[in-house]
Amino acid sequence: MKSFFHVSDIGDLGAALGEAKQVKATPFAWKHLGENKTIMLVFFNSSLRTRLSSQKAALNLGMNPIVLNIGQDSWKLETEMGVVMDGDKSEHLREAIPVMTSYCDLIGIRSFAGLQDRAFDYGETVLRQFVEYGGKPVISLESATVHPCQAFADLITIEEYRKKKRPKVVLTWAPHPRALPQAVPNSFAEWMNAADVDFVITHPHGYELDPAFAGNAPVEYDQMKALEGADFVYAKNWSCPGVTDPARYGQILSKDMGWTVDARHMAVTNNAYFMHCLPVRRNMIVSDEVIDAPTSLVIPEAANRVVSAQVVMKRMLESL
Ligand code: SN0
Repeated sequence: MKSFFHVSDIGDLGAALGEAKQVKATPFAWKHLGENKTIMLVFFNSSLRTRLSSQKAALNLGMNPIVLNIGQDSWKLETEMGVVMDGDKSEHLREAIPVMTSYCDLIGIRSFAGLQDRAFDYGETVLRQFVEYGGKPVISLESATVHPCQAFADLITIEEYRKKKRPKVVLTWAPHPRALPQAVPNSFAEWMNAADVDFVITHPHGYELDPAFAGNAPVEYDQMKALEGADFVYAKNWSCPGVTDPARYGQILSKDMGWTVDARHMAVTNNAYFMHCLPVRRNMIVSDEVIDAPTSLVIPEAANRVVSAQVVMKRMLESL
């Protein structure tokens, strides 16, 4: 595997889930693969699970992880080409990338959407430069439009907890005080569309996800109707994707607290499991009683982040 952005990069999902099960059962069985190999984990933005689970996955495979926090430990980096660098950014990605990749065998990057310029974000302008100028396998650790390690961990979790062959999985928008990227819902939709599940998306008008990710998944604007009979409820906030109105890209269109997932919502489901990628704003996205219930999967989901990252790194090491 040369890069990990999309569900298509992992190939057959049944095989990937089988491999995830093996990795979870015997995490140290491939320790030889990473011997004398280095993975660089570069963070332009904050992280808790991604930084820890990626390091843990690398260590399980016998690799040496190096973590770099851009702007805190390093120079501030310019990401746009052709600009006069007379501001606070001391170094350009064009030099920083080949320098960083000369020190490692694999590289993972977290670089959130700026939510200012849709074309810049949806062109994956930052991560694409790592692919182009780095010459090493690249893992998106949440980039402008995707968070594939999260979506793969979510799929592993659904596979572990599903009580029927084809469960109903509902992705629901929920309110948040800040404008957040679309990477998590984009990847979740992309992976659910590829998985053997009955997938439904619900959100207020204007929050339509980019068709490249939403595909043909049905969108039900009535949240309660969408949740009826759900086996898994996946809550997430995202800002306006700018599909129907490009001028509103990255904006908050609604803070309707009626969308906060609470007991009233869960009551119409098929005793559904609750899922969220974390970090979560309690009593904005989800009520305390729902996230604290035994049907909440937020912790098992987070634990599976090690498994998804390890399968991806293992495959990359195998194809070096
Ligand atoms: C990020 C997002 O993409 O929504 C990362 C999720 C894995 N979430 C946030 O930035 C939340 C920040 C906040 O203030 O709640």
